[in-house]
Amino acid sequence: MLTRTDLRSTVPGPARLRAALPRPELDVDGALHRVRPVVEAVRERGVEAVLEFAEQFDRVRPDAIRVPEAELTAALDKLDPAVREALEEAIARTRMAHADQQRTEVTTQIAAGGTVTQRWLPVARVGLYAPGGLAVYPSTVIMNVVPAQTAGVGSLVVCSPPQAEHGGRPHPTILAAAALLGVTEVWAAGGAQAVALMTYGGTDTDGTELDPVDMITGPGNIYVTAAKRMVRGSVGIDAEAGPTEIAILADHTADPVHVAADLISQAEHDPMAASVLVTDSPELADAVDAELARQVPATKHHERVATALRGKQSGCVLVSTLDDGLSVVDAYAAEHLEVQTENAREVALRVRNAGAIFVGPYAPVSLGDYCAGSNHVLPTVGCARHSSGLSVQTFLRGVQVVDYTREALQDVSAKVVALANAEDLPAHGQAVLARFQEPS
Ligand code: HSO
Ligand code: ZN
Repeated sequence: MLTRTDLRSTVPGPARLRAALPRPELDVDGALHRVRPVVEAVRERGVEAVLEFAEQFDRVRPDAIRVPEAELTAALDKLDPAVREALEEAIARTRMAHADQQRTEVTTQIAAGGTVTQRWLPVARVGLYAPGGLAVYPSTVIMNVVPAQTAGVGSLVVCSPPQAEHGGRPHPTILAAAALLGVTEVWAAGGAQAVALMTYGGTDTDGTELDPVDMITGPGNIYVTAAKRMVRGSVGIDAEAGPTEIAILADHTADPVHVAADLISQAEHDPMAASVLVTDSPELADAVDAELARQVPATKHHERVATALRGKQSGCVLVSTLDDGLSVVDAYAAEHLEVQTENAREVALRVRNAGAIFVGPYAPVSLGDYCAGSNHVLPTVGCARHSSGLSVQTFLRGVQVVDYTREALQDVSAKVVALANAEDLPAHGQAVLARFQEPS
């Protein structure tokens, strides 16, 4: 089922390797053409335009799009108790791991009388997008809200598409998750129109105001991604999310039943999802193929899964050594990387590029999707080479506070003047000297 790439004779350098590895083709620029009129309409006509797009894309036109708080608690009251308990566990574990990501203010004494203090200030208002297309993910509401709340973001709004079968409200599990997390502001808006609404603000049909946000986070389809690319600058964004991906670095000790199950688990998200096995064991590759042939037809979303596994974004890469395997996974820079090898902990320590690393036989990606404590909003399409997943840090801005006394400035003034003159910016030097010259 998985197309093989055989790198047993040579492993090319990182750039050529990246080109040789399976990856989805994402035409965000192409989507921008369709998204631009949507974003512009919402910017100009606000909620009225959002309602028109809801009718067009979500097949429902809600009377108003701000979800009353009472409906959030009502959704929670109606939630299956087992799901509620699981969400509570996921929230508690996610809060634990994120609490330890808090930044502390540090003051550095640069010279006598001169300090630089690094402060960390939360973004004031954040908009979180919770998709509602192929699947509805209350877990993603948790993964966005928890780091934002932990960072101290004071004002949070969640947008999620209106659902025709739920009277034009977002899916009830999204509302229930918001209620459990203490989020009170939820709007029924989806896609590019939601991104535009959060960026520019708007007034609901009953006069309720949505204040513009400072930052938008959360995954979405290619139109949401294109809209985020378009408004970036007016607001901050987290990352441009592509379809989910899993890479597994495995040797002969890995259990093919587990490897196949884990590859299928992420392929379940999307026909464009990527599942990649990297192994130095052709026997394991064969056994995983046999397992996929057995497990895929039995899984509920087998069509979607089979499309994803057969797609050119998925595959099996054969290498001759685990060291080569590490070069391959570093070049690939997966959103999720599982290490299922002998001495998995040591091997995992040698990985340089991955959104999150899952170590050994008992840390499947689906644990991380829900209940590991880690965040599941992670960099895709190779962005793990330069970016991190969502964390408390995402919602903090570092502000440096410079505090020098007269003497401390005077001590270093000649250096400032010399550098200013070297850059032909004498007024810079003069701004320092003016403080020490007698008025003439
Ligand atoms: N694996 C997805 C997150 C998710 N899985 C949500 C289940 N629900 C991207 O990390
Ligand atoms: Zn998942």
